[in-house]
Amino acid sequence: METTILNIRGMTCNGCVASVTRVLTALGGVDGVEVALAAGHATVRFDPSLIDVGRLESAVRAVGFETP
Ligand SMILES: [Cu+2]
Repeated sequence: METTILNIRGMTCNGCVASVTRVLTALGGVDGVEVALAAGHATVRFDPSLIDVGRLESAVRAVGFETP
C-alpha cells in the first residue's frame, strides 16, 4: 500500500466531503480515504498495482472538483 495526498479545490461543505469520500472509496485498489475540508485535500491509501494517482484525480474531477 501507498499513501498520497491529493489537493482538491472546490470543496465547500460536508456534502462535498461525502461526495469525494464516496467516489474514492468506490474505486478498486483504494483502501482508505480521509478528506480534510479546511485543508482542501484527501489522504488516500491505495494499492499501486491496482490504481494510480492519475485515476484517483480523474475520479475526483468527475464529481465536479478540481485537482490543481
Ligand atoms: Cu459541498
